[in-house]
Amino acid sequence: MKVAFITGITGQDGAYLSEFLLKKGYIVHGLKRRSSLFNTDRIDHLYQDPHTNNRNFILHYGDMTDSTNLIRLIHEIKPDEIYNLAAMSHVQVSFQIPEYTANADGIGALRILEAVRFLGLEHKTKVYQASTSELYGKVQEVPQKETTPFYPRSPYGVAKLYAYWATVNYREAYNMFACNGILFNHESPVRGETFVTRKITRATAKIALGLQDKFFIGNLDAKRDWGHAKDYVRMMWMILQAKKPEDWVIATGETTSVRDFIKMAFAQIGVTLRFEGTGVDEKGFVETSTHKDFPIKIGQEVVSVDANYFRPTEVDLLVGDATKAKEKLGWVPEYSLGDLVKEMMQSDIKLMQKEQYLKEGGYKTLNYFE
Ligand code: NDP
Ligand code: GDR
Repeated sequence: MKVAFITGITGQDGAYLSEFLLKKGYIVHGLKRRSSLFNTDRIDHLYQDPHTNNRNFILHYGDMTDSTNLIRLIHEIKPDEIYNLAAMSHVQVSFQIPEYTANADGIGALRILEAVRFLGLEHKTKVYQASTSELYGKVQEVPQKETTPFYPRSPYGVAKLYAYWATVNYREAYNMFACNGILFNHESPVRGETFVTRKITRATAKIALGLQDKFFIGNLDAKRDWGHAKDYVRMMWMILQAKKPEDWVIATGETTSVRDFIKMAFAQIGVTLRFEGTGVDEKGFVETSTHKDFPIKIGQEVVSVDANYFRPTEVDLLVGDATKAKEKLGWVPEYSLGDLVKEMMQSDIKLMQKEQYLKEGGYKTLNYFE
């Protein structure tokens, strides 16, 4: 049985990758942070009681900023494959905590590579580094591919640039099987609530159910190449099964603006939006609705731009060319953007229906204490 070690196992990709590797028969070890509230929502369905024998899903406390912890865990686990997914992954937040981001996302990747080398596992353990289309930043070439020059535009992008080159350097210096997956944006129903797609689908679902009138958004003109996380974690694994270690772009090849993503989300609930104004004055209004119970009137404002969500430096346009991965690894994505938006909307409507049920119906208390 192959053994994998996933950092960032509690995140969106960590959860999908765990499911994928368990189905392939792997023993999966994961790194999770200690937090004052439970942080394992996305992987609770995979949890195995520590009192049971022969577990194949095992969690360990740790942190990307703690070298001794990472060295000890890698020494104990001796993984065949490490997927380094842990990161402070929010671009806008990285402007607020740049030093921490550099430590966790940049030096964190180095800590993993150096632990593998230091422990003499460099010819046993393969390393996948979660690199990102944010490396491309300011547009140098369209579409972006493996040879496109990097120009990161945020502390997050700069930290990930360090991690990218550390991975290449360890491959070249120590002959390690270390690879970068340069993944473009990928989303899912368990995407973090503050990334733009999930923020939109959650807010749209709330509006559809009358739990909220409108929401605020940042740059509507930004364009992203959005895929489904399920398709992308499969590629992480394929990258480590390739004949030789290389770096790979994973993307759909299609780009969509934030404004159009909002329109697609509202279309799922039978509502057409009309956008008026430009820049920070732009607003989205309900133009038509096919739903008889839609709680908002035609003409009402449901989206409003708020300058606070703009970034000091923006990445305007991302669209990837994954020809290399398609031709050499045979990757074929299964989800279209339409499928993705539909799945996210269906999931958030369900989630918000629970909220609505509690709000409207209240809940019955069992009066143990009266
Ligand atoms: P998430 O933000 O959903 O998950 C990040 C994970 O990293 C969480 O498990 C988080 O733990 C953990 N983490 C954060 N900081 C630390 C730390 N200091 N020590 C240990 N663990 C830490 O990200 P995604 O799943 O979306 O992304 C996975 C990786 O891929 C990230 O590295 C991201 O930068 C990169 N990436 C993502 C893309 C995307 O579109 N999703 C595209 C390209 C790259 P906790 O749950 O406790 O917060
Ligand atoms: P991104 O994702 O920065 O591409 O990084 P995010 O969803 O945060 O932003 C995408 C684009 O939408 C614009 N935007 C807003 N973004 C957020 N979060 N909130 C808003 O209200 C809003 N309004 C407009 C942004 O300006 C941006 O242009 C994600 C992360 O998963 C990274 O970890 C990963 O490396 C990259 O994708 C690829």
